[in-house]
Amino acid sequence: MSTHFHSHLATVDPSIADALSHETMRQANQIELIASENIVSRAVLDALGHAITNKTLEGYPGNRFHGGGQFADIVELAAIDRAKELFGAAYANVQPHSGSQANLAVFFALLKPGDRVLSLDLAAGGHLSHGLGANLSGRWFEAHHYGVDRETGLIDHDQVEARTKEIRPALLIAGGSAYPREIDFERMAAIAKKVDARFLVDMAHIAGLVAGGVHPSPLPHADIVTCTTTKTLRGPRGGIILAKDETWSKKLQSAVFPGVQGSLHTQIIAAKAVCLGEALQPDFRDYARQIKENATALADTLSEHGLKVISGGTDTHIVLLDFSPQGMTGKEAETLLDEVNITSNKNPVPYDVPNPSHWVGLRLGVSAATTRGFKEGEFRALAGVIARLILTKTEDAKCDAKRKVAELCKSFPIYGGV
Ligand code: DSN
Repeated sequence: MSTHFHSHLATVDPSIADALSHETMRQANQIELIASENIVSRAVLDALGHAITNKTLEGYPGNRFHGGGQFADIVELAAIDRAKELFGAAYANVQPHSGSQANLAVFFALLKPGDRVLSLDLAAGGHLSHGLGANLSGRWFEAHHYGVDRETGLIDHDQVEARTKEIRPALLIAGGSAYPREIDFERMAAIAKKVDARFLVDMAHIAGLVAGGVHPSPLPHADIVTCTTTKTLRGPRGGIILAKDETWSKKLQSAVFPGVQGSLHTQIIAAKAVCLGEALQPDFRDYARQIKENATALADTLSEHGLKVISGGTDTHIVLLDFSPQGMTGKEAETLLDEVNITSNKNPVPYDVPNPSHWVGLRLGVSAATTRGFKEGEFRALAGVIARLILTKTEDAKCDAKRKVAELCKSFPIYGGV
């Protein structure tokens, strides 16, 4: 029989197998604090590596352009039903290849080129697919932004209302990548209504918290909600579009396919179904509750050690630090943490400079380490070593941090301790 069907990666392509094996070790031996990351279950990995990836399909269950889709239909219908049940939605499309693709499809469904959109400024925590100049959303649509209050770091809903009345957008967007606080979705929906704008919530980061019942849901208030399955939801890379009713369903279906995508990623749809099924289990609520407790412990302890936490804390999994008091950039902090096997990312803080190398922020997120089993005690200890490292930059602090990280990684192994 052909080796094509039997030879494993290590035999066929040792250099790629080697890189993947090092990646497995990297994940096992470092603490992941990038807020958009998580650690998927073995069951999700099984689905991602399944031969259903061979199946090409366009269209929707029961109405495909290719034959042989009967089992993929079962999988996609399960993903749709589970997404609806989990979020209390009447409409779900699980085909978007990413959160950005989901947002693009919403733009395609609701807007004409040149229409105005109003979204959270990138430096205040927004997302590039909400109208950044270099992104199609900002190039083909007239994008405007609202920010956060300079003192509090919070969205000032009165200011959003004033800006909305001034701009009169066709689409008002809430949500983003680095805003650590709850957004008043009900108020935002009321603001959109005043100018007859549609209201989109991108809950990519907080979807798992909404699913776990520890964050208010935007579903009752938004016209359309997009999210990824990747972040707090703890699933594969991919997007979902949801809505509380069927008002936009026909337009959204054709906006995803054939509007902005062709065939679906069948193995990803299977993994989405698995992760949505996991999120419907009672223990997902414990995980979500623990995320909030861990993020609060991390923010409070960093603050007690003298670091500046944007908005003074968090309501989510995100803690955003501002190193301007230390005269340090986010990049320097990211590198320092990297040296001791803690992974994070530089980020702008509100009103930061445009050049990423000069940003003074660092974004931390607790989802991956929470999945690993960390609780408040571990996060307080971690915050202590991070603060000491940032504030002193000494070799002693580095050794101490490395030792603590190794100890935590050993105590909380992933994927069977590989
Ligand atoms: N939006 C990017 C982030 O939050 O890191 C990728 O998902």
